[in-house]
Amino acid sequence: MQNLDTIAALATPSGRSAIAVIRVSGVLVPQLVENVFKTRKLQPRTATVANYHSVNNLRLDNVVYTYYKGPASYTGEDSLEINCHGNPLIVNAILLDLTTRGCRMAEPGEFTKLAFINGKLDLTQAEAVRETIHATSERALQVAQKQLSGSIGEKIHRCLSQLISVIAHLEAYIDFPEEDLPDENSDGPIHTLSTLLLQLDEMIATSQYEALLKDGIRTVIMGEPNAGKSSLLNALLGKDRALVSDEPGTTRDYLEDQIHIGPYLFRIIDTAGIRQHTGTIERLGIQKTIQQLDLADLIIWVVDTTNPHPTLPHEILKKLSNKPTILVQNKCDIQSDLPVTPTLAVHGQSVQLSALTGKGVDVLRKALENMVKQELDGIGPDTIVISARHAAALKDAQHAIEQALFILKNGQPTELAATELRICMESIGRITGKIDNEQVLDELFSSFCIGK
Ligand SMILES: Nc1nc2c(ncn2[C@@H]2O[C@H](COP(=O)(O)OP(=O)(O)OP(=O)(O)O)[C@@H](O)[C@H]2O)c(=O)[nH]1
Ligand SMILES: [Mg+2]
Repeated sequence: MQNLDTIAALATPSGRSAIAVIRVSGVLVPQLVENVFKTRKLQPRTATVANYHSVNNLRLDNVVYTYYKGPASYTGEDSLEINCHGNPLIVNAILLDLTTRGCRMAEPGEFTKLAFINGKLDLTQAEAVRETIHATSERALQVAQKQLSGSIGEKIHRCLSQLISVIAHLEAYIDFPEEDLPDENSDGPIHTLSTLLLQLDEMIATSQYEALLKDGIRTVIMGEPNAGKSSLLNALLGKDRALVSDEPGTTRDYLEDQIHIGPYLFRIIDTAGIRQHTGTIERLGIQKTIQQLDLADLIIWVVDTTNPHPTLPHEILKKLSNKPTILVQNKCDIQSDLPVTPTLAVHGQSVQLSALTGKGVDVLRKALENMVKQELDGIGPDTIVISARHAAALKDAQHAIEQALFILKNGQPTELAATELRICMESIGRITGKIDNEQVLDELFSSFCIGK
């Protein structure tokens, strides 16, 4: 059914800028071009300088416009992009004029939703458009752009075609039992389905990287009071974010900030120092530190080299041994004869530095980047990272395959296995876009920017 709406929106951030881009898509576009720019020539994909005339024949601005004839456009419909001067007064006047001429203001993500509905993008690519805009680190951007190129869709199609071949095989025996087919043998389908299960497993496993890419790597700075944790946070950030003092127990609550190191986004969290005997408020702070430890992707354990033997509660030592940890031997600017042999179950590396003078902080930055590469980032240039939504659909698909395998292995009726595999196809199809539920689609596109 043809969409009779014509939508318009500002595609660039609101506010003052050199240029602002207004997008329009829908059936009114050809008429708009003729009336607004007073031309009879509709030349697609050609940037043209012209005056924008309002309905009242006022000249609103001198602009550059490009007309796209559908389906060769982003949305698949006739579309128009107007580059005007980036003054909100001009932008508002043009948008108001467009609504007077019959356009409607677009909802967030509506242009991309149209692109999806009109078959220009599959749903994973539409999601990748959002991720490409919102990516907060180079790594997240690389992954989003890979997805935008259609990599998940291709992988999904390969899985679907394996599934279809198994269903076709099974249905041949269901539909033509009397025909001259070789004796029914489930070994082939069982083998294909088992391989498929492993492929889905591999894809589901990549969803663990989604949060790391989107939210950043939760890096918790921990250690004894006065070890120099807050000083280290400040040194890493290059600004005085946390309060520093020579009084042990200065940091009571945790605090957080973000930095980019290499292609990654790190969320660095400074915590209250851990020690055995303390007052009530400090104990509450320590409990919060322990909670942060549970949530951490990576730990920086800070030790004061002039006092290198912290005694740690067993509970913490146990947790530490499960997480990638970097040991920081701080205050290396002070001469210390004490051997640095902290009794920590650190399975990462150790870095000597001075948070006070900044010496060695670059080495720590490099060590953090390397540790993420080695321990957290299982993403190679060809790895496809799927989202929680994709993983949920694949888990449903796996469940159906397991049911089908059980049926085939136990010699139960083939029809039942075929039914399970059709359910499996539906689950996998949800990933690239066979979503019946309009509400789910609306929810998905509502997290986009307006004008995208
Ligand atoms: N000489 C020297 N002093 C340092 C260094 N790093 C921190 N300090 C000092 O050590 C004291 C404690 O530093 P903080 O950064 O507040 O230590 P903290 O680990 O956050 O302490 P709490 O919040 O109490 O747990 C301050 O007096 C700092 O100036 C360093 O590299 N060298
Ligand atoms: Mg502190």
